[in-house]
Amino acid sequence: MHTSRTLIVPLFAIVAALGLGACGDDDDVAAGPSTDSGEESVGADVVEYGSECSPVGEDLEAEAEETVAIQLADYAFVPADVTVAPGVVTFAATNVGEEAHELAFLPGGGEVPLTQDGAPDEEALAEAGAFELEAFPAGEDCNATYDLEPGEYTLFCIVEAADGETHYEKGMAGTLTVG
Ligand SMILES: [Cu+2]
Repeated sequence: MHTSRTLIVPLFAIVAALGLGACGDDDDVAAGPSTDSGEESVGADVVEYGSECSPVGEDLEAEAEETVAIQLADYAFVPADVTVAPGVVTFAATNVGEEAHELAFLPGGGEVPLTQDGAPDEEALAEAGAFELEAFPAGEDCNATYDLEPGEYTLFCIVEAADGETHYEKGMAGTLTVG
């Protein structure tokens, strides 16, 4: 299959590779996943997280059998519950809120895994095969096209609000049923 999976999976692959490659004398230093996503760097060449649309699966879009219009609001998906047939689906997302939002997918459904301190558990998300349309600004449109396997998926946005809570904690979650 040709499912497009973005940042989370490559990051996990890198972490896994580092883990496997670190079988030397001092591998106890390399505990835990890297938190360096690159997106929060302050370098001049780095695009600020959430500052622009990064479409997903544009090469697949012509093959889409279905297009789902979904609004990303503060703090909800509209509609929150989506059902599609398996195959190539385009999500035409519109950010109707005042904050940047993302559209992330957790295969298998259920709650988004959190770490002990309540932050999203990026490693567990990667292991679950989570994928996402990265956060993009208020007022913009952004498309993501995936070749979806049957099953349940949780839709979520874990952008952090000004008060430190994630949008997910504020209720920005939904379900996708592919079947
Ligand atoms: Cu959000």
